Amino acid sequence: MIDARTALIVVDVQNDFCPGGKLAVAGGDEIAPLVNMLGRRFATVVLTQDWHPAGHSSFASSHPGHKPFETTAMPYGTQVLWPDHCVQGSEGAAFHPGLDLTMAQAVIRKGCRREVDSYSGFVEADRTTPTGLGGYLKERDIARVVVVGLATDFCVSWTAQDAARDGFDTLVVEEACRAIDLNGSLDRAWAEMTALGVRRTRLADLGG
Ligand code: VGL
Ligand code: ZN
Repeated sequence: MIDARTALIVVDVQNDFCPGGKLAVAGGDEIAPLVNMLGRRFATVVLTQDWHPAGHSSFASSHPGHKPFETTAMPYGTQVLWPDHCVQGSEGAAFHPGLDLTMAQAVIRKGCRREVDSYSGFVEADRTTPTGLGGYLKERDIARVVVVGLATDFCVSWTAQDAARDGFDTLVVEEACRAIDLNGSLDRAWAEMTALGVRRTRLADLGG
């Protein structure tokens, strides 16, 4: 299953998505040891990093009259408005100190443009601007990706869905993810991932 053509994609294991952070995901820090252990079994490890400029358009603070977790219409569709998080260069945007993947070959930063969000590590929310991750993996002859990280129902889900659309055999390891779960978003995310052929996997299914 995990062979030379399989990459691990570690999504947004950053301080702001862990307890104490600006957009804390319950138990977000708990996945670090699992992700570290998994990472050692892959020849190719890629990290994604949510990396917003101050005043990013996904921040509720950029929309007077709006509060975090409300939605607003953006040119590219409905956008959930978040607390300010993962501001470029901030401590909150740094990888969680429990993450020990110094062997990772690439870090894909996303959400870098003020006016467009990017949950996906592959394509921004305008659904047209690629980050380059798909090309990177294809040039390295990767055929399968295993996706883990935060949050299951947003950046993990969008990343996994785009990987599947891009033709990668795509697995998401349940125990190595944690969710925000906003208004049923977790159930919806699994349904959408499954519909695209993403495989919902347990660590035990990946063998030893
Ligand atoms: C994420 C909301 C906003 C995530 C990133 O990593 O799932 N969620 N930005
Ligand atoms: Zn973000």
